[in-house]
Amino acid sequence: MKIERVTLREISLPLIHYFETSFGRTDVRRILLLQFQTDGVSGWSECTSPEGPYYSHETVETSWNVIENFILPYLIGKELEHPSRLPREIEQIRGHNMAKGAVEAGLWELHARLLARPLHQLIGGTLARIDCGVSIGIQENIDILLAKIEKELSAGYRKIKVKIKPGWDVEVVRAIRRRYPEIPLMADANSAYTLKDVELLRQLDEFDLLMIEQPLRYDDIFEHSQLQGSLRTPICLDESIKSYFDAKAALTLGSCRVINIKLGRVGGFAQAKRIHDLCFAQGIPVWCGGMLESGVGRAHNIALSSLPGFTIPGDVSASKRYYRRDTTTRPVEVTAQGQIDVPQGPGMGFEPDTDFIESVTTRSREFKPGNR
Ligand code: OSB
Ligand code: MG
Repeated sequence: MKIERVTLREISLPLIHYFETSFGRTDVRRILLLQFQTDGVSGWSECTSPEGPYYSHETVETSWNVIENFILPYLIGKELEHPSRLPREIEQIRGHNMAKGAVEAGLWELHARLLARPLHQLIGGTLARIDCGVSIGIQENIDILLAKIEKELSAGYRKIKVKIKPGWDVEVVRAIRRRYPEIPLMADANSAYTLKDVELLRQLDEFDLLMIEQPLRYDDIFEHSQLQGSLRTPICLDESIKSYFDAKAALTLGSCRVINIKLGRVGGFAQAKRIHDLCFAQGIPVWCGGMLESGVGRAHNIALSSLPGFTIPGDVSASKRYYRRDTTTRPVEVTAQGQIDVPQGPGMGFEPDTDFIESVTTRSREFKPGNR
């Protein structure tokens, strides 16, 4: 396929409620969207970069820069045999996985649209519906958190993930377990602890958590292997796994027993699939994480989650938990059983709401051969 025209844009979408993690609070999402066009067909994708460099080094601004100045000028007008070629084409760009992942997902989407086939089929998805969980941010107090959990359980969600940080951890989990002794429950620390906290983290062992996500440094693999050796609770890595090689190192060292796969963090579908396949072969369960995506990114997460190794409910939930109006004409909805039916239409199976997207666009740039 030939990349004839690409539009890079930034939109601004207020969250219905702020989302707070150990690294900070988000009220309004700034989101980059890409539209690739060829032969009158469009493929849309979303960049998962957040506003500030607190999850990883990437931000909306760094991704705009890398996509605008380094990826698109190189790609525009190029003939690309298949989207799986892209990672090698841009491997000389170091890091910036979320920027690369956004472009890669857009090319997969365009490819699927040109063939008029569902994207999940093209990447090897097999599941007809996916299991959904929710990620619940840090709240003002435990009662508010318990009320939110109650609401999500009534909506049917199959896994509850709560964010923890020093001072909002053991007592919070204890209170949840007292109220809900049996629910599938996990905690995500977003790197808020160190090996000095091992005794505190061991206290979580008594609560039968499905896993504890990314307790230690955002780029660590080795110390997590030491921590996993002293915890009964499985560790799940998120931030630390940026590639197949990171996953291989983590599994070899015993740094985790579960991996959270995020499309952006690993640089797109091809790398996500490699990590999935490695884990699948070793019996390591994976699940799809989220980055507060709008509908476009959420739809790509659904396609990814249809791979057979995604056996744990992901942080893939309904649009209405985050946004009053979404970037897709049909919002992402979850059944009363806490599942999403993988859409069977072409591409991601959701259509971008172009009028709405236009109305919330704060800047955009168009790339065509000749105007690089
Ligand atoms: O660590 O999984 C995370 C949101 C922003 C940044 C990091 C994380 C998260 C979430 C939200 O947990 C998941 C979602 O999109 O629902
Ligand atoms: Mg996480």
